[in-house]
Amino acid sequence: MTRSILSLTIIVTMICTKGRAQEAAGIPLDAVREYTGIQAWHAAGFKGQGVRVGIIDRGFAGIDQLEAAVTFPDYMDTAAIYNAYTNHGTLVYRVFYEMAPEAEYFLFQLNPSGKNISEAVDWMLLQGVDVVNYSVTVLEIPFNGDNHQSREMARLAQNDVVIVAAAGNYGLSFVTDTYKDADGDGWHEFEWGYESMWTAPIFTSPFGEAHLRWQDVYTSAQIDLDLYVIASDGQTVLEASTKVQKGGSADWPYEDSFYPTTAGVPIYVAVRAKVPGTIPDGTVFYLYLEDTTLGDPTLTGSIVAPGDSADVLTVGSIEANESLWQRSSRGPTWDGRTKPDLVAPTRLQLSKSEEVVLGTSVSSPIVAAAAVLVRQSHPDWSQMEVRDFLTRNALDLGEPGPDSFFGYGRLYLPPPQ
Ligand SMILES: [Ca+2]
Ligand SMILES: [Ca+2]
Ligand SMILES: [Ca+2]
Repeated sequence: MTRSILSLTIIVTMICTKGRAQEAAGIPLDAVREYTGIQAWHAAGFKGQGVRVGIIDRGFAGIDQLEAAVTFPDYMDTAAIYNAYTNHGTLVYRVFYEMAPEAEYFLFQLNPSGKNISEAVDWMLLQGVDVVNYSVTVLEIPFNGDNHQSREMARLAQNDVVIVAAAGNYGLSFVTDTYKDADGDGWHEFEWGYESMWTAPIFTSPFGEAHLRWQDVYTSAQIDLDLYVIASDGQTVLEASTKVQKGGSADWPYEDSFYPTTAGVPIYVAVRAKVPGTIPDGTVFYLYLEDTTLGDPTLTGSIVAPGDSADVLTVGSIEANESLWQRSSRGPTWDGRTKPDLVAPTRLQLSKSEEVVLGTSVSSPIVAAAAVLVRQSHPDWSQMEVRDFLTRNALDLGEPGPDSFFGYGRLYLPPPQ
């Protein structure tokens, strides 16, 4: 197994491609335009002309095949962009373009470590973008709106940029718990005393990802927990992440594990103290898995950065029947704020012959495009006024009023005036 990306702390909010077109129940993009009210704005002539759009993403592989009129930073190697390891950003762009075809697009491909968000923000500000879409989720705790990502988002907002971000896909693959070890063997006991938790990968992919974070000083952690991924036999360790945390300046309170997966074949995740008996009482940890369903997920609190930022419109996903897409991350944030802000469709059919794309990553650009059309029609409105317009006109779903599943409700643009 390749370990070249083991150091990533940044996680694409996966766009999953699923099923063949003829058997998949995807929503065509013209139906999305009708459903969200965007079509009426197009008919009235609002298609994004004169509005500058930024898309920050992990990879734009294949975007050269689209003959898209997009701008990348001069200093980026276009060959590296066209051959990036993921086409995630390209899919985001395609959805965005269908909703705002006449906007100007400025694209920034994050480097593989994902740590150059500051550089991305600098460049977006230099280009004078009006709206940014950021369909990438980052597991840099704490998710209380006060972290590196949120500070970068604040720089955009202070420069009057509307920022729209994916909520994340952790709705069924997140668990938080307080460490406990009644039998003293170091292995954490989940509910009912089980020392591991079952999880089933949804897709076959070269590797799955499990991420463990815990409450500790972010840059000099002293609590040493480790993360284990165990095969379906309950014995064989597939992957263990066992970094040492002992208060050093590079000791961060996290472990990340990458392991081979097969769709539907269950595995187990487990949390262990490096040294039994050394974990302080009340130590809270958080487990995030990519593209799996956990046996006993925590069904709230799975919004991660930058979706926890007060400066962004955070977008979750709904199904065609307006139920929450189950894997859409739910609020509230760690500090108790309601998130997401809005929901929009996922399970999109990009064209008749293509597979369906799924995830909060493709719901986000629908909302971002709506912000573009509003900015075009009301160039005098601040980013906050644009955001207020979108949330005020959202159609409430779930329990009455804003809630931690649907936010203010589903995106809907009333006809332009
Ligand atoms: Ca134990
Ligand atoms: Ca450790
Ligand atoms: Ca509601």
